[in-house]
Amino acid sequence: DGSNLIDIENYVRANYAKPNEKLFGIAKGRNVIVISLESTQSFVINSKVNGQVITPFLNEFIQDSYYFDQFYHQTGQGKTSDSEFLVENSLFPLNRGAVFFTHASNEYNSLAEKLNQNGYFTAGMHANNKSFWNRDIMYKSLGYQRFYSSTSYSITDENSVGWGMKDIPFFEQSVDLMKNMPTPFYAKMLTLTNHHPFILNESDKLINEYTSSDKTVNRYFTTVRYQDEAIKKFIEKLKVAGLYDHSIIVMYGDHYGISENHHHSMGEYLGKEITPYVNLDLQRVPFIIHIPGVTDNGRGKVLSEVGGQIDIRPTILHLLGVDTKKDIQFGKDLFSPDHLNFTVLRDGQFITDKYAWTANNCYLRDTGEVIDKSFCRDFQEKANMELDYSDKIIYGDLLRFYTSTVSDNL
Ligand code: GP9
Ligand code: MN
Repeated sequence: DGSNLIDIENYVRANYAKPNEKLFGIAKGRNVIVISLESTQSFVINSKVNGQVITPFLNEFIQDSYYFDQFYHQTGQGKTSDSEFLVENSLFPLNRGAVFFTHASNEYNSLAEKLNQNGYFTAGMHANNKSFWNRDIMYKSLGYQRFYSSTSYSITDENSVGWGMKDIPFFEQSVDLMKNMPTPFYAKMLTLTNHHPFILNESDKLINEYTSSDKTVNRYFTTVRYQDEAIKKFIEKLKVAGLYDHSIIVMYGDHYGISENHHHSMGEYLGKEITPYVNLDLQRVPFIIHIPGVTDNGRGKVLSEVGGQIDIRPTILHLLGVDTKKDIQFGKDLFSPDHLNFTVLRDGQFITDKYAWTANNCYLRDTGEVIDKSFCRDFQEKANMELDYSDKIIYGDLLRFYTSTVSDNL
């Protein structure tokens, strides 16, 4: 009902982080290419396995990009679809089930819709069956004008493995589709090859598997390496197509690839025991913003703002010069001088620049020690409030009733 919405709006207003003046609009009018990196966790970045680099292209690319190394996935059982929900709406997914299935007919104010209102053509690109995760229905709700699913790609036995079309041909064919899109466009692309159980053809294995007793973990490194190669070729092809300079390229890991069932082997790889605290750290996923002519000009850098997928919507919109002060969103522009270093995972764990809450304990991040719970209490309350408000919006379909009370003159 309406009274809930007033409380929620007041909370969101009070937590609004105004854009960074230097960066607001720096990518105005450019195409927006957002790539969801399947099962890609941050621990593979700038790392090696058997002495071989796992992500050689991304390691180079992040030096010419804003790279956030304290960035977390916030997904639940809806996995990839939950990450898409977070990115589009800056709301949390649900704590059980997949909101893409359960609340596909709600009213949303998505990134796609907002960009469309600002003159963008909006498209989802994913070489899988369109109904997977109910995307065909949900993408319409989210305001995508076009969904390039498996039927838009030429998929053969030769260019497929595991779950379907391999990432290299997916990106190749996607550039050809992009050439025919009205501009500016927003294209949200989902990779697929680095998906459990991480199967590759021998000829696509560019590094050796890891050598633990856990074959899933062993293979993971090779599919991450393959995905890295696919992104490298994609960027090259964007340049050849003349699309690169007029675009902003954003990448994020959708969720973990290595679950808690594989802690033994992961501990062996990392050379330490996977405690709850280390496991929380393993929920970091890469977040990369590449702005040709800006960040590849010696202005890229590693940013240690604490953030999560919920922050992607306002961060991108502000770079494009699109205002968000009237929006109901729980994320913050990570470039904002006012943003709070605080990220909540879907299960209530949270991370700040000083503290972390996991397994019912408060940790001091500097030392990794358990400290008195009272240090975490205020943040715990805030975390639960945000999850609760976000849930209320979804369960009550509250955005139906929303008209902002923020004045245009503010
Ligand atoms: C399938 C892809 C993978 O289309 O999004 O889904 P996931 O299992 O990672 O949620
Ligand atoms: Mn996924």
